[in-house]
Amino acid sequence: MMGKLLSDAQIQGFRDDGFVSGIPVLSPEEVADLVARTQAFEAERPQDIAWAFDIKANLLLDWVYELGCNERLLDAVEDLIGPNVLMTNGVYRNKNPGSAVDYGWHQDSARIQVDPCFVIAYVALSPATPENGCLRVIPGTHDRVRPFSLTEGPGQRRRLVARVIDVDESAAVDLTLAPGEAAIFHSNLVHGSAPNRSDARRMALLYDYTPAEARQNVGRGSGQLVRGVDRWGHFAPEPVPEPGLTEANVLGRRAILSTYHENVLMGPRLPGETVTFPDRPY
Ligand SMILES: O=C(O)CCC(=O)C(=O)O
Repeated sequence: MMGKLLSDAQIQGFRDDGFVSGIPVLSPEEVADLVARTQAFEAERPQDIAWAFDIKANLLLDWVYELGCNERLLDAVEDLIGPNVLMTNGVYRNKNPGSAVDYGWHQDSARIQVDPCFVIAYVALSPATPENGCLRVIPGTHDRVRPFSLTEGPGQRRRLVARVIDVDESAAVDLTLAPGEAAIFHSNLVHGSAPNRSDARRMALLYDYTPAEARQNVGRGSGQLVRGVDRWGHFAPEPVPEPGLTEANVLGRRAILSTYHENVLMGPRLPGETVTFPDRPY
């Protein structure tokens, strides 16, 4: 017995440990194409990188959306969360050589819980190694939400993020990946990553996939149906981006993030604070 893509052992590994790694998704040509598109955008629109590559970039950039619909990736996701799948986030997580950006130990569903769980797919566009700040996970910690503190995150200024208070780092596993491979992990799994101490860039796209039947315990989320059907309507439907960074895409993402701001990736607001998210500043 096998899933659509994953073996029984991989599916059981996900249940026991909270993650599955080394899943081949993209050919070398597909990786080269995505890297070239990314670099062309960065060269043409340097002022737009910070906000356009951040939260829900899959509503802004057609190639980010399309990679999130990759059939092999979705087959693996379906093996883990079932046939009705919403893409609830797609985001670049690049670290340039020497970048001090690190992600402290955390669980993505700490502040807002989603039941059944969602999963996060890390798709490597470059090698992911301990030297360049690959993803690190603590196996088996997906069983429950652990005590956390709120602190300022490495991305958007003043965005608060939840960091797990007590972590046994000796149990950490490095998710070393080759370009084109993916790792998929449970939304409760404690994970993080270190700064890039190498002289090469770490490039990756991360996606959240949520079962359409799931409910979140705070507010209402939103997502793009990428597989199966949504008979539940718990999450609001999101538009598919047009090719290019168009006005419609910018306004579409802005409307979604302002209306459905109780998103697992948006930090909590301080009392009286208005909703803020990375957006076009002009
Ligand atoms: O990209 C990474 O290394 C980790 C990113 C992460 O944990 C997050 O965005 O929540």
